[in-house]
Amino acid sequence: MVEPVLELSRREPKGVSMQRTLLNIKPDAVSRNLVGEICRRIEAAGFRIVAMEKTRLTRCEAEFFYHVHRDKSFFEDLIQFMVSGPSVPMVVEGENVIQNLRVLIGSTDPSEAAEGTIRRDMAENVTRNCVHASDSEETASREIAFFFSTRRLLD
Ligand code: IDP
Ligand code: MG
Repeated sequence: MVEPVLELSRREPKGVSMQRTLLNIKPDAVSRNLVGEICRRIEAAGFRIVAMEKTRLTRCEAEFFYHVHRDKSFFEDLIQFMVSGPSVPMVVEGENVIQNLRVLIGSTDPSEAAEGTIRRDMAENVTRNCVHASDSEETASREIAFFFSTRRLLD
């Protein structure tokens, strides 16, 4: 029987809490050829990339993905930025990966992000900040399902 794909990986040792999260490399990082370096950092931190693609969001898709921010002053700028070129969304698996990837990417505003984080090292400003990562189990499930079908998640 196939396990539920959003549950635990087949490789999981007993007693280790594995999770999956959605990381999206945003158009600024894709256009600056930073996909390889961002993937390298994710793998060097011990996480596994389960599925990945390159895709350009439509306005409708971007508005849906970021609908929690629809009343914010930066919403229109965010949507225009997110549709300006292709993104590279991926599903990343690992121990406590939701919280740990948020640490690896750093604070939303790169000028406030810790040394050595992806946003601190690579991002231009608070909108063009290179990466998105889910912030909870609930958003991870929703955001993985937004980009990837069940059959893409069987690895
Ligand atoms: P997060 O990406 O660190 O989770 P959120 O608050 O969820 O940050 O905001 C989503 C995205 O909206 C950010 O990654 C950034 O691209 C953009 N954003 C957030 N806050 C601002 C802001 O104050 N000015 C401009 N853009 C912002
Ligand atoms: Mg967020």
